[in-house]
Amino acid sequence: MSEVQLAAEPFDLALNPLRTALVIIDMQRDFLEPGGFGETLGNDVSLLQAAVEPCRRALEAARRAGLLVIHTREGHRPDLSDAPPAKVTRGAPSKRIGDPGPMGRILIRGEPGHDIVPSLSPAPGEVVLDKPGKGAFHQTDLAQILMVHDIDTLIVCGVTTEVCVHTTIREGNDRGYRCVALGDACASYFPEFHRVGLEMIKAQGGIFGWVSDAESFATALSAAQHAA
Ligand code: C5J
Repeated sequence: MSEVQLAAEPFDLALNPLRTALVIIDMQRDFLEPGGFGETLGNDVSLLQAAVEPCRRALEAARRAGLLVIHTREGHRPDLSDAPPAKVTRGAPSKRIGDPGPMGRILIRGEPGHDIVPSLSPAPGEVVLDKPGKGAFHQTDLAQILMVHDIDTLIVCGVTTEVCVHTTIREGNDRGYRCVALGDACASYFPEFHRVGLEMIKAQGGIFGWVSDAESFATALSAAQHAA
């Protein structure tokens, strides 16, 4: 498959689909649905719905083009042995990590709330990466997976823009990956943080990377397929 141009800010970039991975961050029921971790922190979880359809568009385009697809999930072991006390005890949420909730224990692996929302369910063969922190590189085998697949560019979407998406892009950028956020396929509980989070990525000539959108990504990949 040939290289294609992806329309992005602060400037377009050439993608080699064979060296590009789609990384979908934490599109889990715990963040997007009532009764999960996001709501226990006092957030209006309905705000994250805006990212679902653009994520689905990006995911379908990536699948059609045969890209490496990685789904991440934030969560902890049932015994909380990987949950830092500083994370578990911080603030005054309505429920803490590990407490029982309507979708099972909050932010715990294996519980219904930890699942990815049904419309973005991982397909067989796609990587599902469980992470205990905000960044997808922290305490995971993501770097090893990207190295084995010879990936140089990460197309990142999911939730939330300024937390796990941003942390992952910052981690990826420092490790030498070209990181592109699909802006409309990201969302935040704080619309202003979403807007500024995207601005921060592309400011200063792309200090952390690029910002594009799901439609431009799909268009670029279909051009690659037609040229193949
Ligand atoms: C948060 C995330 N917001 N996936 N996690 O705690 O962004």
